[in-house]
Amino acid sequence: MGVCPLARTPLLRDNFSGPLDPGARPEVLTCTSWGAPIIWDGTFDPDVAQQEAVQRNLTVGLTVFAVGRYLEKYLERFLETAEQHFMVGQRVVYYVFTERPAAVPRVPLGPGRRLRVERVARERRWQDVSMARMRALQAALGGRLGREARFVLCMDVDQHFSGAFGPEALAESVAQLHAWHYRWPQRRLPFERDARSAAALGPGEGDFYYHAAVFGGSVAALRRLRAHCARGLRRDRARGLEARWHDESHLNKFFWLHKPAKLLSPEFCWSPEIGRRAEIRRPRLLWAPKEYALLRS
Ligand code: U5P
Repeated sequence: MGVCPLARTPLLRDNFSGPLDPGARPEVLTCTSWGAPIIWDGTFDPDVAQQEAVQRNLTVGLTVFAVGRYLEKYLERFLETAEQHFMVGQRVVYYVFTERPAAVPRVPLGPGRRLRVERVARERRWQDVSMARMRALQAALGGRLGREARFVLCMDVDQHFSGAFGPEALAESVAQLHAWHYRWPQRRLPFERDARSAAALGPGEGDFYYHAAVFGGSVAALRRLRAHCARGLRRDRARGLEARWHDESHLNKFFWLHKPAKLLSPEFCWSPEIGRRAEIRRPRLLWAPKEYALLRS
């Protein structure tokens, strides 16, 4: 797998990875069938990525939801570790969505880094919190976030940064390979298969299973993604349906129809519960163990 054609096309003009070296990781897939690079540790030069981003004078947005108990439990560590590892040396604007702005911890921020808090309504069911993210994101992208950031990454809060997460993760549209599923055969991937759902993929459809804990792209690309998911969610709801993995199912449908320009390897969002794997060299984000019984009660 020596070349990755998309890395040289206009779609990846905004690549920020420097010259990619897919051959540096012969044991893993470093390029998709449509030519998008899959970013693994060792395939990019973090210093070049950093320089490119600085030259372009980028502002990167990072959105995160912290509603209900997720705020006290996860937000502080998420932000503190983001200050250590996320886009260090770049201009960053955090957007925290919560129903309790006054409870957002005051994490000291480095130069050129800001935090904005957006109030959202508290949904009754956890499934609705997760889906309401798409609605709030649309409002922010159409407003101040959309004006001040060139690229935006959208993340779950129940995780923390454990390694450098820099501009190599940026592109027109970015999808995260799901840590639990990247080795699974295509037919077993947990896509929505109920043909009545707007998120449904037919037999044989689906490239990879993407994790909604990390996705991103340009403001325009994210607005398209958001509009697609919101339409699907509305359509399903009108029919009394809820896709298997909620907004993640709709996200997967979107990325099947509109291929992402860049994929992040599971190193970018790893679950320690999986245990050690030789190809996971340096995890950059680590999920917290899921404590649904406690958090969703
Ligand atoms: N979330 C909340 N509060 C909730 C449920 C979800 O803030 O009650 C947000 C968090 O950012 C969480 C993400 O990381 O949605 C995905 O939720 P989960 O399905 O992984 O719990």
